[in-house]
Amino acid sequence: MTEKNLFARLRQGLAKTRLQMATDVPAGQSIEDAIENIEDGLLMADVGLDTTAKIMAKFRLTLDLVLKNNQPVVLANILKQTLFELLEPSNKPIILGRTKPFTILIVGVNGAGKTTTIGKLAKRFKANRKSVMLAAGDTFRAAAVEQLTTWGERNDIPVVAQDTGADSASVIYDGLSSATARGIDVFIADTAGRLHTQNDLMAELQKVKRVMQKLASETPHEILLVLDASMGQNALRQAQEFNRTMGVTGLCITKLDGTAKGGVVLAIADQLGLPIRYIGVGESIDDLQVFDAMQFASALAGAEPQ
Ligand SMILES: Nc1nc2c(ncn2[C@@H]2O[C@H](COP(=O)(O)OP(=O)(O)O)[C@@H](O)[C@H]2O)c(=O)[nH]1
Ligand SMILES: [Mg+2]
Repeated sequence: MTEKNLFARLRQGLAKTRLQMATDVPAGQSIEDAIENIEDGLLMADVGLDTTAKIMAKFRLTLDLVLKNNQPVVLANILKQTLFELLEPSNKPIILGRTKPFTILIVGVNGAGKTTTIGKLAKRFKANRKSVMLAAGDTFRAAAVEQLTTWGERNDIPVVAQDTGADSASVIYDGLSSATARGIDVFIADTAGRLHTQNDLMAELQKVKRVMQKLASETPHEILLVLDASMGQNALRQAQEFNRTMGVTGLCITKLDGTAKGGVVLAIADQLGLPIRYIGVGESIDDLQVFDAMQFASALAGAEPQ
């Protein structure tokens, strides 16, 4: 896909969240009214009070500058620039480097999109001529192991799995040993999103991390938290909780296409400062995009990326 097509998909995916009001001030509307519309739009898109206040303060500073310099007022461009500055620190894609295998532990609640994201990531790495191995670490749900193994068979990607109910940490340990022995480039481990209680889940995930570190102390190289954007502000709270217990190193924010709450990406960038690695804007493989702050800000503000 070309850069232009990817942006078109991103725009389409963010259509429900787009801050529609941020185009030129319609005839008869005052700038003050237009600004108020933008603020309402941010709040409705689940950006949250704190981050909205921050964005609006910056927005007004930039607007004042534009007015002082007698430049034409294009609110969409001012908004784009403001959002870009907020998102820019989170614009840090994964870099594999020379580590072999580069080890990614996927975490997140049930239904966030972990397993489908693993499939998309595996295909992406393979297309870049990397060898990939997966581990079916969600051993809690019967269908979960099968979902990943069937997918692996169909796509010719090896999957290490045991029966449902097996110890997640031991499946992932076996997988990592095997990936190391076979000189695999990228090893990705799936995990459960729900056990009997939230504490059980966090304890299990911490155990997985410890067990991996017994094999190779610097692993996992990436703890990638998958968040469902349609959870809005709840996604922010999940991220805080996972980060506290697991030490998250990167985020993948899915399902931006189905929701008007995509503004939570701004809240997450502002309040957590964690790298946003990928975003999901649809079901197809091309819809898992590497996060790009300028493209995202532009698509949200209804402006062209410069
Ligand atoms: N529309 C849309 N659906 C998604 C996206 N990512 C995942 N899904 C869907 O979300 C559902 C749950 O995904 P799954 O990977 O099984 O979640 P898991 O429980 O975290 O492993 C599936 O139906 C996926 O197709 C996305 O970016 N956009
Ligand atoms: Mg799953």
